[in-house]
Amino acid sequence: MQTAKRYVSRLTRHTLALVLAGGRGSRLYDLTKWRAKPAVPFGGKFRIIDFPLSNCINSGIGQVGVITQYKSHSLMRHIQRGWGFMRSELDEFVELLPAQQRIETSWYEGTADAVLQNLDIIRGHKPEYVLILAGDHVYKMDYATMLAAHVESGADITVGCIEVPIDEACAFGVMSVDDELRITEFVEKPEHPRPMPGSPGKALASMGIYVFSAEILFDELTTDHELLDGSSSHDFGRDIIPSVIKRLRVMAFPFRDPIHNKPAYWRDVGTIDALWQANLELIGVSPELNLYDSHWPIWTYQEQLPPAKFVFDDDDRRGMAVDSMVAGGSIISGSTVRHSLIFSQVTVHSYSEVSYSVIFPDVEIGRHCHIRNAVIDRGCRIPDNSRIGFDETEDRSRFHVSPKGIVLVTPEMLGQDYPHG
Ligand code: ADQ
Ligand code: ADP
Repeated sequence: MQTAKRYVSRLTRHTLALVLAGGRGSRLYDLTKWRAKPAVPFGGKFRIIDFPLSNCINSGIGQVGVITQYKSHSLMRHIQRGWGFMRSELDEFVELLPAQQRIETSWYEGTADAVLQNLDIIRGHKPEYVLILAGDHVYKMDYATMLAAHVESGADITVGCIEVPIDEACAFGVMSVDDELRITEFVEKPEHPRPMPGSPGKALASMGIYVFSAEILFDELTTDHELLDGSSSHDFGRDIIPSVIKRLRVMAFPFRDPIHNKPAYWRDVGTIDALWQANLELIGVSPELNLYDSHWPIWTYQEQLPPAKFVFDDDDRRGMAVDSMVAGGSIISGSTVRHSLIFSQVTVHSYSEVSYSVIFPDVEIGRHCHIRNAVIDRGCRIPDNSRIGFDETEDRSRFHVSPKGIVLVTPEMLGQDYPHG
């Protein structure tokens, strides 16, 4: 056991993780108009990128690069403020790798190009393994087990995978595997996904995370880069992985919950509906994603704030939140919050009711407001007497309404400036 542990820690020490955090995530509509999807707030005090970054630290991977491109200001600010605690003396770091035209005079094209353009920096760290991650999924995963499986199976590349319902599979890279989990076929976003043998309702989907033996990555990126005939979009899922499965040993690593031995929690909170639902799921008595797990802490940056408070108003109306989570610095005054997730520094004024809603930081909700089934973006000032989530026609005229009827409100939709400039 002792030897096995030491062996795995040797692997994690020689691994460089690269978090791809440059995509917009356009299905989040106006929430990603000014910020990248990995910077979208999640879970009361986190941002989505805190999950893969925390997974790295908790897995013992101390060398991490974050590749940014689209609207990266708030993402970079968050990482600089929150992730500067790494010990450079121990050669541990979270390093920002914005598109800076190191090789090409262009922005990053596909995900593979985003890595290629940083190849000199990556080589400089002399990793044995490179773990490529997406910055926009919410999950808790010990990457060390995936690294160990990579080495034990003698793989050149290992692809993290999960089972998804067949009718959702066309949004993913879908693979077939043989008895030893070697990938025999990989199709990116297939129109007709191949079901898993024996499970017609399911497909084996790529999580978009990969372990590469470093030299293999360097060779494959260079080969792909040299395809100048326009045949490659320089993307891992579309180009690199499908092109190597016949030539190289590419293995699948099913991501399972080791304690309950079932597929693990993994969410792409890429739509307003998915974001709303995943946030509200955290509130239950025993949510699938437990943020109160001291064995797997999620690290983040948050300003020093006083505790949330719940106060009576002048008329002695009770301020309360039930079946909800409320972050620091928030004040619920003479109003009621039910089954909602309230981020930091939110004020709800008296005679108001908020239910089934996700309220991002720095929001002020005026008096006599009724809000339900809503996602309210950071910095909104909701005027007194507002009703949101009750009349779809009226909501549509002012806000964005998702397919499931969740109302997204941003400062711009309210005709307001963002308070912090
Ligand atoms: P998609 O999710 O469609 O499929 P993509 O949009 O390329 O993949 O995003 C992957 C990650 O890379 C995201 O974290 C995104 O932010 C980032 N990213 C995108 N473009 C970038 C760029 N130019 N520079 C830097 N970062 C960038 C992928 C795989 C599928 C797999 C799904 C799982 O291709 O095979 O099934 O992820 O969600
Ligand atoms: P974050 O909230 O992720 O920290 P920012 O503070 O940079 O990021 O801004 C994100 C939010 O602020 C956006 O959702 C948008 O509502 C608003 N915002 C930022 N910049 C502008 C701008 N120039 N014009 C209008 N709204 C903006």
